[in-house]
Amino acid sequence: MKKPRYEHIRKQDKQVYAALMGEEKREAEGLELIPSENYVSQAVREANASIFTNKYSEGYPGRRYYGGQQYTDVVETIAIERAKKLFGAKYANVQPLGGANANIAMYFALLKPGDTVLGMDLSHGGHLTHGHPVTYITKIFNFVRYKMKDPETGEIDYDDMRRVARKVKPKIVLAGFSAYPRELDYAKFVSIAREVGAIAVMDIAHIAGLIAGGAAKNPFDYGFDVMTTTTHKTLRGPRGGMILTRENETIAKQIDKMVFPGLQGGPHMNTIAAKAVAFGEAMKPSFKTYAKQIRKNAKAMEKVFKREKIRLIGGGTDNHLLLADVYGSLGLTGKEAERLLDDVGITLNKNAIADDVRGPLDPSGIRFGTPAITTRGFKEKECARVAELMIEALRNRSSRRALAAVRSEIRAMCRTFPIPDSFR
Ligand code: DSN
Repeated sequence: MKKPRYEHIRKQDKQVYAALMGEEKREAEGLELIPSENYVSQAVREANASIFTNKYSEGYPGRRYYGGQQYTDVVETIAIERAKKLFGAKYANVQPLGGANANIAMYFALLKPGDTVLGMDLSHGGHLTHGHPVTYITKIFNFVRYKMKDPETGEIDYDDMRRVARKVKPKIVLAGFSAYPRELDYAKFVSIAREVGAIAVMDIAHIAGLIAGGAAKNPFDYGFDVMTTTTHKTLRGPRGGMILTRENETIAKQIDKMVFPGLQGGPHMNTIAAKAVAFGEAMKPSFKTYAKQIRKNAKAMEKVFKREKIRLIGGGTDNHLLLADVYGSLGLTGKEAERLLDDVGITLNKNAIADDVRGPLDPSGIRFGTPAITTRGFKEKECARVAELMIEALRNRSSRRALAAVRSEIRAMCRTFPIPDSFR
């Protein structure tokens, strides 16, 4: 039986209902390849839409500013304990509202104004909040950036990083990325941080699910002190953030104080309940299978792109995402590719590539990945076919017939692999 969905909104608010229905259809009938997106379970959605949204809970379990916290304390404690177990952390703060908020809280907790952070350059795979000049935090802290040595292999220039670290004496050595397809050499990051007396922090937002599922190395095993993350990407939870501390109690206390009352007010307890549910799902053996499949699927896509001689930044992938130079290989811009693929039912995003010759609003690359289609049940065979269809559409962009054929095959795949309500 089809579940009644949004029935109160339908009766009460036609405009919002229409938008919701549009989004339901868009997600059902298209393939989601944006590597930072995923489909959550119905259980996570129930928690996220739950009655906990009614409650103010400033403070932390057992030390709140308002009464009536019997049940908020329960869910926040469950979320914290599960997060600690999943990532091997001694402390977890599950209140950050998103990844940017988590990073900002981490900086303010660990730095004084004017202190230096060594982070990855945005165009080499880093994230806006890792020190891009358009962000306000760069007016408060000094960000120095490191890059890849060679975009064809993706290897970070660790020698240069060490040289720069010795010179600028960062207080934080920051690893992590939003568009980098390779695995980092965590031991090198930690050794550079230790040498200059910096705290080693990794923003694991993109690969949190791979780490939790044992499909990627855990930076804590290499001595990282702190990890920040979102909970909605590969980790397959609700939209939100989190900060984990491996073992240093002083750092953990500074972080707690900075998240609340330093920067945030009442935590979104409905989202924290949904995080608890998602972390419970990530502890199941099936999540390990899911995490491994994400990587296998990305490799299957890599194989096709390489076979078709399309340049991949970093030379391929070790994680869930790929970055293709469509401008260099196929003669169309990232923006054109994004729009064209959207039209045939594949959503991904345009992305700058290392040392891009084009501007950020219409860069040379596209970024895509496998977390969401793996949730849908795709295996290597289907992922290879999606890669072929992408290339077919991009190459035959002026043939309406070819594009219609791709669109119809994508639609059929979506029907065969509907978005699941729960995960076995
Ligand atoms: N917007 C996220 C991503 O797509 O990677 C990072 O913030």
